[in-house]
Amino acid sequence: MEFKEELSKKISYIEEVIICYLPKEEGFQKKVIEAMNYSIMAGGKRIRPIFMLETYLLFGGKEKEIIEPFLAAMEMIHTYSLVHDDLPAMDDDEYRRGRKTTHIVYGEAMGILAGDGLLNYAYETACKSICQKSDLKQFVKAIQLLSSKPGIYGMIGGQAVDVENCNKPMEQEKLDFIYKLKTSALIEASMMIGAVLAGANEEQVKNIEKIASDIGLAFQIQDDILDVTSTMEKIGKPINSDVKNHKTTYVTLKGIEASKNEVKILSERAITNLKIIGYKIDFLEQLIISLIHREK
Ligand code: GRG
Repeated sequence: MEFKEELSKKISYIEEVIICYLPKEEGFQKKVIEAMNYSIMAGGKRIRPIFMLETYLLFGGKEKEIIEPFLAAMEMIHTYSLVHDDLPAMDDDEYRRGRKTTHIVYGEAMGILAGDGLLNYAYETACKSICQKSDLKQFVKAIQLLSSKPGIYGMIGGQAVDVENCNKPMEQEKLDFIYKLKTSALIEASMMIGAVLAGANEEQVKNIEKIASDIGLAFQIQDDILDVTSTMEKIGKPINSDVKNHKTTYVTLKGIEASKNEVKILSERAITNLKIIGYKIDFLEQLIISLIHREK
């Protein structure tokens, strides 16, 4: 099967899984649930659940009942971060994924609550993975990753340093720290959870963390590039937002060509290290390559 066809089949499968775990829009709190579902169903590349699923399969994972709740949970956490990132107190963005942002449609208070709702519902959802077939140790390790990587030593930590350094010149070391936490952490969690739930050993999980860290950093640098080279139609949100928010990025520090080269080097290193693990990595390899050339 062609890579693009295979990818679009996998995205459709992930979306079916997400829909199946969404909360029902009912009760007095219907409005916040609508706002949560509006945000998560606005589309998006779904790359975190895809990386999780592929790593699960890579290490021989077979049970849908075990991995599916975690696939949905990861996209809920990612979506919460975007909803909060778009709020007036953060990037103050009006468009995301080609649609009005959640706080624009539902108001700021509902935007905050929908983000909080998605974060909590992610853990409620992941807990549905406990079934007769699951291994308790693996489940607890996966939950630990799902709570720590988005937290203060992961995504929130990176975002906090990013916010604190807005309008200030920044050196590469700090920028790398921010990117590894803000963006790589969720990709690391995705791939590590896939590996853990499939029964990978500690050393294998450590290797996967390193590979995911490189993929995440490349992904964020490409995001910086697209912010200046793409169009609103392609990326579904306004371009030049980093300039608007006075942010130091790879592009402002190193220029576009050097940034593109960095994306290539990091992606190639991730592929080489995946090959060392020694399993069949065809789809993952093509996925990583496709992200080097992504336009949205
Ligand atoms: C807790 C108040 C509060 C805020 C949290 C942590 C955080 C705010 C925001 C996360 C920071 C962030 C947006 C990081 C950038 C990572 C990134 C490139 C996101 C876009 O991911 P894509 O391209 O998005 O996968 P789609 O729309 O395709 O899912």
